[in-house]
Amino acid sequence: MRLSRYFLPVLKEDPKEAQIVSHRLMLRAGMIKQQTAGIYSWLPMGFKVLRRIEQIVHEEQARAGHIPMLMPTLQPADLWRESGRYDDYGEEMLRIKDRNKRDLLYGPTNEEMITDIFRSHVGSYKDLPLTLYHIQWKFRDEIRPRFGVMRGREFLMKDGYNFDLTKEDALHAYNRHLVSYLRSYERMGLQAIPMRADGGPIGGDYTHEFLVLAETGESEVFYDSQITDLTFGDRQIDYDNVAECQAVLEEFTSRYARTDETHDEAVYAEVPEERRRTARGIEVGQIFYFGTKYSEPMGATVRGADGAQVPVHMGSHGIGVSRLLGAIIEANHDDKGIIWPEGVTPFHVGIVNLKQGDNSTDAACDAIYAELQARGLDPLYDDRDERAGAKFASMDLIGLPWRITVGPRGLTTNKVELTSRRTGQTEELSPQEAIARIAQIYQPVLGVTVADK
Ligand code: P5A
Repeated sequence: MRLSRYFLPVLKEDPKEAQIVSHRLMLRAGMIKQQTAGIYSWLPMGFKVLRRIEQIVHEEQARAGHIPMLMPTLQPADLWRESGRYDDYGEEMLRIKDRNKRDLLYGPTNEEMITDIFRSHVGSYKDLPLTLYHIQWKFRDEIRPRFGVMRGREFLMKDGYNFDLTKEDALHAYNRHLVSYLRSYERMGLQAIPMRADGGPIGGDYTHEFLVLAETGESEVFYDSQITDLTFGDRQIDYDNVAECQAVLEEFTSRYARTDETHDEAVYAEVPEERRRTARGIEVGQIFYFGTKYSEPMGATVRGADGAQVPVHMGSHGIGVSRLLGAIIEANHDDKGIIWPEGVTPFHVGIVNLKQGDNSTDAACDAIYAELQARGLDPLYDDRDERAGAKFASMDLIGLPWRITVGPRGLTTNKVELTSRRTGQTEELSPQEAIARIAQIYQPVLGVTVADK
């Protein structure tokens, strides 16, 4: 993309309404625009990152064998009357009447709807296990929408639902989700720690939240510091292997890590004092096992091997896709702006032309831009007629991990500069070397291919 033709409405001043850094930087970098409290338009660069996050989620869900689909945002109230949640959900649920005076609601989550789909089409234990998911907008009329996309009213969630014959099978689905979530967050450049939590309005007493530690997080958390040493890395997991998934769950949940809702001082006191930590965290996902809470009242049963009808065991599993943008920025920024992890960056590399209009500099930039694109990379070329300082400030603000700076002086010896946004370190390289380096850096990011998307 050439910046002169893009739509990147960068703000010079800090917006007054933003209380936390991610909100401020998302507004300043022209990623979002608030339309009313907790409801945002996603401007092109914000939308691009949102898409990158969705892509990682889709790839990792496919890897775990989960099946994508799409349910609507508006739901009939009657489904929620069947589960009893129409009354329970309270004012957080946006209720709507259509022209025929039928009660609808803007879905805050989809347990009822997916259970309805299941009961309409699945009748035998032979069709299990089954895990369906979608990435769809949700609405929760939060009392205090704040911090930009962190606590929105309309927000994008990946929500998945497993259907299993037995509790054991459903717990394997739970573990499979835990593993796939660990992988997903790490690919986004985040450490998200699973912590024992509370079921809230979704239900069930077996649930973990995934928390990214950050001072601005809304949740208070208590944990054993050893847990922050754990990384999933690039280990290969067989998602059908019950013992393998169980071992990962045990590894990542055996140390003390709880949100304030489930915090237990007596158990916490058993952690050696020097390892006890209290901090704040951003909840970027949550997984639940709730058994037959929805399948029983809604009649979602299957015929078992002995011919008897049994309600299916279910769980649901959510990733806060739009909230993740805020969480990633909270964890990756400095005084100058955002520092995108390579896995989610809106553009892979920025090209800064120090002397726009100079024939040889323009030609060198054009050639680098074309070659990067030919290699499957997505560069942002700052071809505006601006001074170098302004171009650097914009690049630092929007936070692309790598920058290639091209000027007439360097070109006399066939050199450009390759700069890391994170370390600030600059290397002088030939254009070809710089391109090869960028291609090599992104190889693992671009190399992920999964057949079923
Ligand atoms: C699991 C999937 C559920 O709704 N039902 C379907 C279950 N879980 S949850 O924990 O309530 O939400 C899942 C994730 O969505 C994000 N989230 C939000 N993001 C932005 N603004 C909000 N108001 C908001 N509320 C929830 C969180 O990341 C949460 O973990």
